[in-house]
Amino acid sequence: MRKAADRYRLTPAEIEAFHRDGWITLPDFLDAAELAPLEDLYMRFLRRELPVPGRDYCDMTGDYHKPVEAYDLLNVMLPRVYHPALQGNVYERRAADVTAQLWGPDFAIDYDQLVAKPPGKSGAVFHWHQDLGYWPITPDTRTATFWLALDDVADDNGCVRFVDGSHREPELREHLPLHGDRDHNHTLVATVDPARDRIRSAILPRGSVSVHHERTVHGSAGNTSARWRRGYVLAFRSQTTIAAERAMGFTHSHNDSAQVLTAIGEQTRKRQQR
Ligand SMILES: O=C(O)CCC(=O)C(=O)O
Repeated sequence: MRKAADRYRLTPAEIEAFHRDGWITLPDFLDAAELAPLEDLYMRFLRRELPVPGRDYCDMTGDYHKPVEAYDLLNVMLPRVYHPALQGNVYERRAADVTAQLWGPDFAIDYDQLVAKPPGKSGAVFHWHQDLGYWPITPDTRTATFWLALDDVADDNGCVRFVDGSHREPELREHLPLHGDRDHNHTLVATVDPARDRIRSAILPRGSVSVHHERTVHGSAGNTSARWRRGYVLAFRSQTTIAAERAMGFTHSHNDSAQVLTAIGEQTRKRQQR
């Protein structure tokens, strides 16, 4: 059986595609009954009924000082930390099973995140990046990042797009801060060349997921449609890597100290100069 309470069996072709392309899509990951309670909590976060401190509720496109009503790309970091009742939900359990098939045992959830584009937000662009460009250097970088679609997602509402095989490039691409100053905005931007890069869209029906590698270049365009584009992200890393990140003071919170974020920025620059 493909799917059970805590299981989602991958085919050998899916495992091969993850390692070859740097990402895959998995259909029917959650059914309607499983999605409903998660969607309810999701919307309570977006409406700010579930409190999220500081910059962990922010607009990923713009400026930290913009009023909430003007946000284009609503971003909630670490919802399972701020609302622990989310921990152990069926999405987390099934994604853990898939991670074990992709990478092996001893992985855990490093962070979760909600990324939502309201209807008609053409400015809700998630700039091209490699996740590893945002993270500190650790000996083991392996990651499986899940993106669960709470809406049908396609190009018109700003689905995620991936650059096939970019995770196999020997070096990370250059990442520049969107606003020159990460205190003004957290966002980094990597270079993508549509003439050279093979870009594919992760078109997903509600309840399906994409899973990507930490070095796969990805991003998304704005939402020009009349419907929402809501994603629920879960990232799994090895327990050793998570411990190493925490020892550096890095938690994936946008409230992590400016010193820690600056040190990571320096590491990224040095890594790119090598
Ligand atoms: O939601 C998006 O458009 C991008 C999400 C993302 O960058 C990620 O899941 O790593």
